[in-house]
This record gives sequence, structure tokens and C-alpha cells, in this order.
Amino acid sequence: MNKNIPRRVIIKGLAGVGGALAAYSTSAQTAGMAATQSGAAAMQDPSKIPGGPPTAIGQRATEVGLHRETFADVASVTPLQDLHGTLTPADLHFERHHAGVPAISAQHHELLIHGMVDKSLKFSLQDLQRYPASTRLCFIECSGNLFTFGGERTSPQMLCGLTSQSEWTGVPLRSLLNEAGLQPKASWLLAEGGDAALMTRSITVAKALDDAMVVYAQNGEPLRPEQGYPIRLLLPGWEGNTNVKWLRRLELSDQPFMTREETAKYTDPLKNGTARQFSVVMDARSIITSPSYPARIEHGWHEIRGLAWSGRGRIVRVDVSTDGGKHWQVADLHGPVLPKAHTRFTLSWRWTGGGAELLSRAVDETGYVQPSLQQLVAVRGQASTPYHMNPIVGWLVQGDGQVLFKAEM
Ligand SMILES: Nc1nc2c(c(=O)[nH]1)N[C@H]1C(S)=C(S)[C@@H](COP(=O)(O)O)O[C@H]1N2
Ligand SMILES: [Mo]
Repeated sequence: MNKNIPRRVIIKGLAGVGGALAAYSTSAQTAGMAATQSGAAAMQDPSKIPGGPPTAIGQRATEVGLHRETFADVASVTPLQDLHGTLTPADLHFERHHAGVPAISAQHHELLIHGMVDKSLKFSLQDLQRYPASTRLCFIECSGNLFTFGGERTSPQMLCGLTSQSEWTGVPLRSLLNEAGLQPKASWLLAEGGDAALMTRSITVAKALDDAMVVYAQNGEPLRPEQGYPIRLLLPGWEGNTNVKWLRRLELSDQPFMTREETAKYTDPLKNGTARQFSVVMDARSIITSPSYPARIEHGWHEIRGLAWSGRGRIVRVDVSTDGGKHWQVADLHGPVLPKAHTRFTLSWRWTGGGAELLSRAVDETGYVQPSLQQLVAVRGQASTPYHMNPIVGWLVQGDGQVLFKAEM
């Protein structure tokens, strides 16, 4: 009971609400009858009919068809072409799991920190939530995020929908490592997930002490099971795979663990026959999300819109071309521009008919410029793996306004 409000007032207030509800249902019934009687006319004027009641869980407007496309049973992709701003709704965050989404109860889940530490520690979700919390926005991107098998009929979602952005809340990993006491030689740690894939990755202690977090919330709510409920490792700017979900163990060591994920997988063959290992930072990248396939546009003014991001820090510039790279214009960046975060860019453009070729090129604060496919191949060779492919991509506007993916990069 609120002590500051006299009881009399509360009762009166509640009675008032009850009265309003009663009035609502009566008029709704009456309006419902009116709607059936005068049909379409009433439907077209929502100001003549009281709307629906409040609900426990909100839903999208029924005519909004936002959804993830799924790749067999291994992944689902964010509909980049249908979203605005930079935050991905949690139920549209891309998913990538190597052995499905495990059913884990927070009641029975613990995080063990052991190895080269002064004392081994175990944390329940409740324990973690007692530590000073930290919140940040950042993207996660799978390092295998380029799919061109759809040819010219490829949408942003199908091309590179294995990236999403959330506001994450959790505990800085450094707080937990300080508590356990790092031994002087500890320079690597193994992060292990509690799913059937037993995902394991070697992480440098430098990254762990820099901006790594053990997160339990996403966009204000507890993590979704697909994103690692109850806890995941968040390594801002590092390839998706290292952001171990359903995190259950961190083992400190003086060397990397050479797990399957960093030997057989997630290495990048180079032109000279060797392979890059531990190439974990995601390079700068951008994509125009509108206009894009499958849109068909009309003559006149359009706003070219897209996303740019870099695992190395802030995006400082995005260049946009409407003539296939002959001329470039600097797009507007929508602030605040955060490090290691999806950044929205826009450029006004007037389409007067005829073919157009829309391209975007991101530049990050380290001076790195997003390369063309030819530039990437020159370094990585033709037989490069699908990992860490971030070439400039674009869209072809046909004479009839149909937008197609520029399959020949
Ligand atoms: N335990 C565990 N962690 C995991 C994976 C997994 O299969 N198991 N998949 C990884 C891969 S390859 C990626 S790209 C990201 C995807 O994160 P998301 O599903 O939340 O988008 O999680 C990583 N963490
Ligand atoms: Mo991934």
C-alpha cells in the first residue's frame, strides 16, 4: 500500500478505472454490432470504434511481416532490408548454432573459472547479477557472412544477414578475473559453451581485460535461448564464433588451446599456401539496405540507406556511388557513432531513369578502407574460405526500377 496516498483516494481511483473498463466493454460491444451492421465503412474509420484492450505481451501489427529466414537447421538471418535505425529486435537477432538451441535452466547453470588463477570460482546467474553491471551496444557478426548463391535475386538478409546489433548488459569479464586472481603467466583463456557442440575458443587475456563481458541481458530483457540464455561471452568486434553462448567454463592458461574451431575451422588460407589463424577481429564493412533487392523503385527522390560497422572501432566515413564507382559521395552518418557498432548512413539521391549501380564503402577510425573483391582476392587468393569476406557490394537499378543484387563484384 502506498503510504503517501490516502486510502479513500485509492478506492475512488480504482472505482474510476473499473467504471472506465465497464464503459469500454459496453461501448465496444455496441460498436462491434455497429461494425457488423455498417460493415466496411466502420472498418475504414478506426476513430469510430474503441480499439482492443491492453495485452500482457505486445505484438507487431498483423500486416507487418518481419521475420528471419532460416538456413536449414544451422542458422537464421536478420531481415536487414526491413529494419530501421541500428537496434535489432531480439526476436530477429540472427542465430547460428552448431548443435541446436539447448534447453538450459538458470537454476542449474554455473560458470566455472579455473586454471592459472589463485582460486577457482563458480558463479550462478544470481551471483553474476550482484556485480556492478555494464551496458553497451555492439554488433555480433558471424565470420562466414557472405552468401551469393541467390545470384542477382539476393536480398541484404540472404547476402549478409548473419549480423545483428543489441544492447547487452552483464559483468565486465575483468571483474570476475580480478576476483579469481590472474597468475602472472596467464595469457590465454578457453571459453566453453554448455550446448551439445561444446563450443570452445581460445581468447587472449588482453581482450578479456579490455572490453569482454559475460552478458545476461539483451535489449533490456534476459538473453533469449537462441542468444545463449542464461549467459554468453561478449567480445565486441570479434568474430561471432568467439562469443561463446551458454557459457559454462573459462580456463586460464599460458598458451592457446588449439581447439577444432581454430585449427580445422575459422582459419583463412592465404595466397602463399599458408593460413591465417586467430584472425578474430571483424574488418570494416557496409551494405546499402535500401533500395535493394527485391524492391522496385519509382523515378524521383530516394534516400539511400545502409549500415556500416567495424570490429576495430568507430566508422568515420561511408562513401556511396550511384554509378558503379566512377564517382563517390560522402554519406551522412547518424549519431551517436559508437565503436564496434552498426552505424546508419544515408544519402539523398534522385533517380531519373536509366541504369544505376549503387555501391557503398566503409572507412573506420584506424584508416582501414573496405576493399573490393579483387583487392581481397589479391591478398587472400582465389580459393579463399568463406570467412572474413567483407567486399564492397552493390545493387543494380534496372530501367524499369527493379533493383537486383550486383552478382559480379
Ligand atoms: N556454445 C556455442 N556458442 C556459440 C555457437 C554455438 O554453436 N555454440 N555458435 C557461434 C557462432 S558460429 C556465432 S556466429 C555466434 C552467433 O550468435 P547468435 O546466434 O546469438 O547470433 O555464436 C557463437 N557462439
Ligand atoms: Mo559463426
